[in-house]
Amino acid sequence: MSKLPKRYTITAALPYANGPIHIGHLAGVYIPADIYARYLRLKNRDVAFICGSDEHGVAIDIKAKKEGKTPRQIIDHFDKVIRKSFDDFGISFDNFSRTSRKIHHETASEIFTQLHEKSKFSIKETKQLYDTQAKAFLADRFVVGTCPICQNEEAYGDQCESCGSSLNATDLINPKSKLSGSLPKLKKTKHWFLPLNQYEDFIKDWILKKHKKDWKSNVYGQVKSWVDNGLQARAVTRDLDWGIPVPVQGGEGKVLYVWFDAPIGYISSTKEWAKKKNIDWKPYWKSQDTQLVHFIGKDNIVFHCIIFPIILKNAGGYILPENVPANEFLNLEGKKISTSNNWAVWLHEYLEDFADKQDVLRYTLTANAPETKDNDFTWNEFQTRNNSELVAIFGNFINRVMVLTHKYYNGKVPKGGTLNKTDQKVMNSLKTFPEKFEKEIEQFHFRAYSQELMNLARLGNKYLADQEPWKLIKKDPKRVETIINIALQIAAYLTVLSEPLLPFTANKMKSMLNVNMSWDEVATCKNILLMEGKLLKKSELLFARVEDDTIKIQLEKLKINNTLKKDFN
Ligand code: B3M
Ligand code: ZN
Repeated sequence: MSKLPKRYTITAALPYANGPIHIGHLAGVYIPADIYARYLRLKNRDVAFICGSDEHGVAIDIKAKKEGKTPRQIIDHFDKVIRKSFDDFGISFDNFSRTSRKIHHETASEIFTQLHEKSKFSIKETKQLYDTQAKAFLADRFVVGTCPICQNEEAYGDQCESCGSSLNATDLINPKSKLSGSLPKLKKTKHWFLPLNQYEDFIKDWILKKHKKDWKSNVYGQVKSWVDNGLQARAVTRDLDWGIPVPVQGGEGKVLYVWFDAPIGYISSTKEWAKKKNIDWKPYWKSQDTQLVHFIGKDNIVFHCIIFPIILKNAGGYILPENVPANEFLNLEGKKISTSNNWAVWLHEYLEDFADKQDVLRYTLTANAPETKDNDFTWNEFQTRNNSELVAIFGNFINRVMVLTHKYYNGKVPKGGTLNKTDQKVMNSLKTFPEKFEKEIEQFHFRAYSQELMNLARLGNKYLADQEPWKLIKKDPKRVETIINIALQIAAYLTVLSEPLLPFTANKMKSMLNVNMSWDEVATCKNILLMEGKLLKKSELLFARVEDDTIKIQLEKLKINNTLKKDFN
C-alpha cells in the first residue's frame, strides 16, 4: 500500500451561479473530485473537500441585465439549484460556500490589500474598450470578437473557448459590445495589474522542472505553452458595479476581477467550514504536510496553475497545489455541450426521469471520462453501461449471492471449508484488487479504477457461473458452502471498494451484507471479511435495465430542448 500524507485540501472548481449543473461539469470536475475525497476519507485521512458558488463576474451581471433582474436574484436562485444537484448526486463536499458571503469578501479584500501594500501590483492607466451607448467599460464576457490565435469569431474578451487561450479584451479582432452590439471605443481607465511576467522563473522551477512526470500531460502542456509564449501582466480589477469593491485608495467604483477573487473562495470556504467545526483553518492552507489538489476543467488551467499560485506566493505562507488534475471536455451526442443552445443533460432534469439512478450516471461518466482527450456522452452508451455492466455483471453477481445465501442458509454466512485450486486462485486474485484501485485513484486514473472495479465484479460473477452451486446443492452441500462463502467475500470487497464511485449502491450493499469497514481494513485483511455465521439482511435489487424506449425519449428531449432553447430561471 502506498503511503499518503495525512491532510488533504481538495478543491473543486466553484461553479458560476448563473445556470444549473450539467453532465459535463459532473464528468470533468465533481465526480473525479468526489471519488478522490471519498477514497481518502475511507483511508482515514484528514480531508477538507471544498467548493462553493462563484457569484461574481460579468456573466452573472449580463444575465441579470438581460432578464431585468438583480445579480442577487440570479445567484440566490442558482446557488440553490446547484447545491441541490450536488447533494442529489452524492458529491460529498465538506463545505459549499458562496463568494457573496461576508467571510469571502473579507478574505479576498485582505489578500488584495496585502499584495497592494507589498507593491506586488503595477497600477496603470490604460485604454480599454468602452461602450458609448451603454456607457460602460467592456471587459471579459461583455465583448466578443475574433480570437487572434485561432480566428474563432466568437471569442470572449477574457478567453477563447475554442483554443483555450486566455485573452485581454483589447486583443480581440473586430470587437463587439454584448450590451448594445455596437463597436466599442477605447477609453482611458486605471487598473491594478498582476505582473505575471515577473514570475516566469517561479513557474518554470515549480511546475516545468518538478512536475513533468506527475502532472497530467494536458495540464503540463498548457502551462508550458503559456510560459513559452511569455507571460503578460493581467488586470485584476474591473470597472463594474457587481463584485468585491477594490479595497484600496483610488479603487472607487471598481471591483476585483472575478478570477482574482474566485480561487480565494476556496480559502474562505475552508475558513467557514473550520469555524463551524471549531478547528483551525490554517493547517489546510499553510502546513507543509497538507496536499492541496485542485479539480478543474481544462479552461481553468491557467488560473489555477499560474495566476492563483502567484497570488498565494505573494500573499506569503501558503502552500502550492501538489497537483491540478484538469480534465478535458465532455461532448454530448457528438456536439459540444452548450448552455445557450440548450444542448446538455441537466442534472435536475436527469433526476426527474431517472430517480435513484445517480450511480448509473456516476459510473457512465467515469467509465468514459474525458481524462486525456475530449470524449462523447451518448445515451446509447449510457444504456449499454447500465444493462451490460451494472445490471448484467455487478448487480447480477450481488443479487445471486444474496439470494442463494438466503435460500440455502437462511441468510447466514456459510463455512469457508477447504479451498480447492480454483478457489485459491480466485482468493489470490481478489487480494490484488485494493492495491490496483489505490494506484489508479492516487494517479487520478478514475476511468481505470471504474474498469478495475467492474473486473472485480466480473471475477465474482464468473466464479459463481463456473462453479454452478445451484447444481451441487444436493450432491455436494459442503462444496456449496465454500463457494457461497467465497462469493460473499468478493461481495464484501465490492461493497467497500466501490464506495468512492458508487456511494448509493455501496450504502445499500453495506446494509444488505452487514459490512462496515474502512478501505485499509479490507486491503490488509488477509482473507475473511464476512465471518461464518454472520446474518445478512434482506436483498434489494441494485440496478434495473434501461429499455430502448427510455433512450429514445431522452434523444427526443435533447432535440426539443435544443430547438426551444429554453432558458433556465
Ligand atoms: N467559476 C469558471 C468555470 O466554471 C469558474 C471556476 C472558478 S474556480 C475558482 O469555468
Ligand atoms: Zn482561439
